[in-house]
Amino acid sequence: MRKMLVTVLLAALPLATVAAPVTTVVLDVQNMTCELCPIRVRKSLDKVAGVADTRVDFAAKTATVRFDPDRANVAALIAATTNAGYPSSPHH
Ligand SMILES: [Cu+2]
Repeated sequence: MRKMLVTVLLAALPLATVAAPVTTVVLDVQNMTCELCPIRVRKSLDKVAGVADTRVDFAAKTATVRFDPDRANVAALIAATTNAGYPSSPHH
């Protein structure tokens, strides 16, 4: 009985590590007019708790954000860029 429990725990442990939840969203970002704008957008997103990484494409006017859905959400990401002067919306 005890041996079985240990086996189950050991089997579950690596899974829990791998399954750290990450969601990716692409936002259309307005008002990016020069090369400094993407940097400001990225900084505003990186400040949001739960954001793992942000990639801003100046040419495409998009921001691709990977975040932990338990700690952040799309509305918080949009609020962050909007407060920095760059309103955004989910890319379709
Ligand atoms: Cu600019």
